[in-house]
Amino acid sequence: MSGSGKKIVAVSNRLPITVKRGDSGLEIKSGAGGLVTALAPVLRNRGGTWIGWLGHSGTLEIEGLLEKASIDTGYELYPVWLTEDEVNNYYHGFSNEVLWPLYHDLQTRCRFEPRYWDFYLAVNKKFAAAVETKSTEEDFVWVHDYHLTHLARELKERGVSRKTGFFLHIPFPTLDIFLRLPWRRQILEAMLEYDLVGFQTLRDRRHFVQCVQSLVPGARIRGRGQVLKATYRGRELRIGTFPISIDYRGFATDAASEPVSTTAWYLHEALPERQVILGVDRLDYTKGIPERLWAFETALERYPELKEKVTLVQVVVPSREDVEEYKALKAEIDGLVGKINGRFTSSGWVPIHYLYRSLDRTELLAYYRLAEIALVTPLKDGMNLVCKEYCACNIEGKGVLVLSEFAGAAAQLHRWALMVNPYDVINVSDAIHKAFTMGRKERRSRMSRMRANIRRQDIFWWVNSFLQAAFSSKLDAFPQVIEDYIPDQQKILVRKFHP
Ligand code: ADQ
Repeated sequence: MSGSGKKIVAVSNRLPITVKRGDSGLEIKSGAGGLVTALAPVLRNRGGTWIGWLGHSGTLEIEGLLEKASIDTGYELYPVWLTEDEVNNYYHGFSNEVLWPLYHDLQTRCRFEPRYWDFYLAVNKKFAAAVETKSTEEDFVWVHDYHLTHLARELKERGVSRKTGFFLHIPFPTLDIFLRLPWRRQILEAMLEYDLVGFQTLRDRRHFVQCVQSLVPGARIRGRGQVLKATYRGRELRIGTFPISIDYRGFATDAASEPVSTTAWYLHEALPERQVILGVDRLDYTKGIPERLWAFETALERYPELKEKVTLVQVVVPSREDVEEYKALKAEIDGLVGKINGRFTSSGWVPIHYLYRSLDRTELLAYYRLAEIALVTPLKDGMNLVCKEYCACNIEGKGVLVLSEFAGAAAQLHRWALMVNPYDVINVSDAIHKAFTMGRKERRSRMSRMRANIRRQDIFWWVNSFLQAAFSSKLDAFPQVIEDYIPDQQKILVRKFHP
């Protein structure tokens, strides 16, 4: 792997663990997401550290547990402690009420509160101090996501020299939307202080390049392909596209396991003679859940033959529940499910099964495996891992993926998924019907191609390409395997891309 030998210091808003109070006091559990799965071996082999907030206020008890967890995981977990004010203004405020909605094109949901900005900078400073303590000049500091765009700049202001990379997990908006941000210049300039800036898709990178070219005089960007070169304030940096993925083999193997097979069988037995349509999302307004329910209702109206023949299983994972907007979204979803079920339920058939909770891995994989159709229709998404997990677990190849044009995953899967505009309920209802009537052969052929694509570009490929882009001296040889996707102009490939 590139840059081999270099110790990696990963930095993210949250540490990849959860702290819960169990019967015997506080317990720490290691996170199970793809990022942890992929980074853990790299950190372990090179003696790495992960820096982040615990999502919890500090106690001596936790510090002791963290030391033990660090021994168990094989790399050091180093906490950044945040005050309540910092959590409210940097995390709930600037991160979740400014950058999150703006970057998902929902600028009317933004609250551009000046106080948030001050806290954002202060917390980025705090993270920079932690990085200074836990790294040396030899290490590579890999920063994750929109909470920490200023970290490289803060390191420089402290006079700390480090090689740094930044990956944005969420989309980057167009110039027109980005211009609303009162701190637009500062954010762009801070991002240019990293040595490598990575985006999920060519779409996001194109938007970033356009914003830099319009708003940062003196920054020059050149090249084409997966990784571009830029010059800013007399130094060089790289700007690349790295679509994140999943541990494909881990999902496929576990989906075939005995516990998952048995659970899938029981769950489907409870829904005999029906095609299961699956939606799995975190509770978030970017995921398009109300729009999806409306589209499902429209499908039942327009295609009466679907009645009693399909069941929508909508799983919603509780998230940010203390925030008013999320409470309102939950109430809206509850209301819509009640309305649609009230309208269409008949003896022995309830059209929507609604689960508002986190599922354990066996249950989640069982749903992925048994569902004949997956409805992944975010209004905008950096990538969306649910659709990739669904394909990986679809070991019988019987599933159809209905996918939003605005998910980052569209660039990779648009040829074989049924692509929809999530705002267009007629379009989505047609796709539901098309998926329902699709024959076995076509399903198999589409699904096997999606699976092959995700298997090739899995999470380990993603870590490798990011590190290769950070360390490789020859970018010309960098594999150009990233496709662009613009709805209705589906053939634009990276070779035609002009920054
Ligand atoms: P998220 O917005 O969280 O991630 P997504 O990529 O879909 O969105 O990941 C959600 C994860 O939660 C999946 O791994 C899924 O398995 C898990 N999950 C969902 N429902 C669950 C349930 N009921 N029980 C248990 N687990 C559940 C952000 C960006 C995305 C980007 C990722 C990674 O918003 O666009 O793909 O980061 O970069």
